[in-house]
Amino acid sequence: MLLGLVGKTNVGKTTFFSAATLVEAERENRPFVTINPNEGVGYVRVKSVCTEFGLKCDPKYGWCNGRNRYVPVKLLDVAGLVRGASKGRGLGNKFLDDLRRASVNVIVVDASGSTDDEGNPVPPSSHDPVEDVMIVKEEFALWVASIVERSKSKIRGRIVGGSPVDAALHEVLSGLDIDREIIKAVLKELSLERPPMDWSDDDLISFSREILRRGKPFVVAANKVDVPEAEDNVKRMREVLEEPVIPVSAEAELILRKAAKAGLISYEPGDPDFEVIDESKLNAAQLRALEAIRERVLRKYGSTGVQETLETAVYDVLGMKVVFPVENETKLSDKDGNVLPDAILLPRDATVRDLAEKIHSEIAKKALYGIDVRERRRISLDYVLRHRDVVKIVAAR
Ligand SMILES: Nc1nc2c(ncn2[C@@H]2O[C@H](COP(=O)(O)OP(=O)(O)OP(=O)(O)O)[C@@H](O)[C@H]2O)c(=O)[nH]1
Ligand SMILES: [Mg+2]
Repeated sequence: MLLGLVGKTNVGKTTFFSAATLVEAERENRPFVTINPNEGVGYVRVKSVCTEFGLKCDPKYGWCNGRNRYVPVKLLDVAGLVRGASKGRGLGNKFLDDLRRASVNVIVVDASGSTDDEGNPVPPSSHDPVEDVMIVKEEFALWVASIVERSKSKIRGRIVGGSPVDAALHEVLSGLDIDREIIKAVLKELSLERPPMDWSDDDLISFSREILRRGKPFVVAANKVDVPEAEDNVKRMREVLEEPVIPVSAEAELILRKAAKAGLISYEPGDPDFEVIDESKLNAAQLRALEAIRERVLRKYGSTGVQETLETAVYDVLGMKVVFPVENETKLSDKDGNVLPDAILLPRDATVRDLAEKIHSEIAKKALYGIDVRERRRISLDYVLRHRDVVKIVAAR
């Protein structure tokens, strides 16, 4: 499960990444600071199951505060782009290659409009962030089109050898990890079932846009909402964009998480507010900065938006669910007594068998049935699991 962070240069991708992962990485107010990708672990929340059962869990990965369990997801922060990136402008398109592995990409934009087309700082509201979303989507599509273009002789070979058009395209685009069914449906809908060698440039770009729209969804993080000018832009982005738009202040989240780590405030990612632990440990400027975050971001938008962005991507857009496998259905533990040690992210339609497969292929081979621990009933291997199910898998010896 990998989430990519993509966007114009100098909009706050790395700040978002550091806020979500607490991995230190270079950030600065100028274009093209990030060159090599940063990889780290962020978390999505799921309402605590242990509290519901009157227990305290022992997560193997992530943590739990009794309200929420934080489940790990990988994040990838890449170099920024500018118009023409797919043709090599700016830092070019290598980063698009890096993002192929991501199941969903977060487009980070400067919603305050204080960076121009090339990522240079300008006064707030000078630039339209809607355009930046369009540029990212278009550069992605142009990049996919260029892969198809480059692979035409291979595609021709496959088709001559008897492969259907969708299979040949699926093969050359395999790195994108888009279902063949999606490619097939798009070809049909756009009446492009003839070989790509006979397509016009417009056909090629329409095809590329459409497979991305269906196979590589985006979520928009409207960053820098601590800047007042961002408010109107967020409203407008919500009106004109088809993607979910989440108001975000990555800088605020980073400050809050660092202050919490230093023991200065109590704050958990995604919380609607924080509490100062010991005022005497903070100077006047730090207190003012924290108060500004409270007023401009938390009170106005309900949170810094970083968690909400990750959760919208994982739960709403990808439709993932979290399932808790246990070995002991009375103690809700593994064989060593660790309570609810694992929290596993699974696709929407995943069954008990899929869960078994995810735990261990040996277990999957021997699995007989599952037990829904909450409802104390037997469930078949084909049972489609629900979000927050606690499951014991019973296997043959
Ligand atoms: N006001 C405000 N500034 C922010 C926020 N997030 C990031 N910034 C500022 O934006 C500038 C760029 O941040 P980076 O995180 O380096 O941006 P990037 O998109 O990774 O940039 P490149 O890697 O150079 O493409 C820095 O000066 C940050 O302090 C935010 O939420 N609010
Ligand atoms: Mg960066």
